[in-house]
Amino acid sequence: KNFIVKHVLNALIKIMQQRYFSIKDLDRCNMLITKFDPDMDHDHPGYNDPEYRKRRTVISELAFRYKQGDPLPVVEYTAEEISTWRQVYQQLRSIYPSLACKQFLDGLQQLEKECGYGEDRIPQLQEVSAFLKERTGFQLRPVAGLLSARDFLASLAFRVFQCTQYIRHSSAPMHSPEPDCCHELLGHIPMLADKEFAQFSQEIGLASLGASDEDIEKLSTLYWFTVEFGLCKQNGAVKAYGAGLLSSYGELVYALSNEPEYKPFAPEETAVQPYQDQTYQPVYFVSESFEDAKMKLRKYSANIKRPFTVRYDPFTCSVEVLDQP
Ligand code: TIH
Ligand code: FE2
Repeated sequence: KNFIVKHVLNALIKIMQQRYFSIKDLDRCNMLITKFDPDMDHDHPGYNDPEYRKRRTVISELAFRYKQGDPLPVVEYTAEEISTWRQVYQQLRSIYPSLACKQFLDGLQQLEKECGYGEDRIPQLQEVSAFLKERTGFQLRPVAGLLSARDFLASLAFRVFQCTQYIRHSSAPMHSPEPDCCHELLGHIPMLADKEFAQFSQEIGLASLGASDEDIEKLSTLYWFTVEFGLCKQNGAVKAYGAGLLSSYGELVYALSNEPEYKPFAPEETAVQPYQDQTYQPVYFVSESFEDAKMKLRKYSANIKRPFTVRYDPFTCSVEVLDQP
């Protein structure tokens, strides 16, 4: 009897181990969280706007139908959507030079020069994905909304970044509690064009594969306080590199004022810090440099207990499972 139990368990472990074996498996990473959905959340700025909700449904459909390898869907944005983008772009662009980190400014400058970034049009995922692929090997995939942490992190392991394509409601351009195309295109993309940052992002993803629910929660908190809301030191000043800051005029100004608390980035502590997903963070973590953050993350990840280790094979875009028990 014990023998059978052991066999069944081993078979289960094997299936789990192979859950995110190749990039194609990301087609199954589609567990959405409906917390900020404009159809469900009464506080959403689009809740009382049936036009907005209809538009969101149409754009979500594109993501639901997407399969790995398909061309990325093109969205024809309306004049109202472009006007929201323009406001967001203009406001943020004016404060980036003093508040954003160097890697971000370099990336954004390249995107403006080579990828049609500017206030007059919303860039398409297709062209942005091709741009990133050349720089750091990252590629984009459309997603209908907020993904579960496990599915979102898994995609990073394959250098795939899941991007929403709808835009925030026109009544709240300066902060959104959920991701939207302003957040992806302005917050994340310029950073993902940096080699070192891309490596850091993928390593969080690799650390998540096969981890327990408890460890996933910690890794997603680490992700939150670095990739989304991280600050770093540069030439003696504190600058922003987190995408949630770089896409929200309101929070970017707040984070670099003297109101919030700063703590040094230290994975063990950062991973258990309670976070705020409705409004601004009360505390931010400051990294010494990306190199330092990466080394600390590596040390942290090495201590996560998993029944195996993983290695990314860039030739086949797949994850090899090593040391099977
Ligand atoms: N708060 C960000 C913005 O206004 O652009 C969006 C998000 C960041 C992290 C989660 S949602
Ligand atoms: Fe994000």
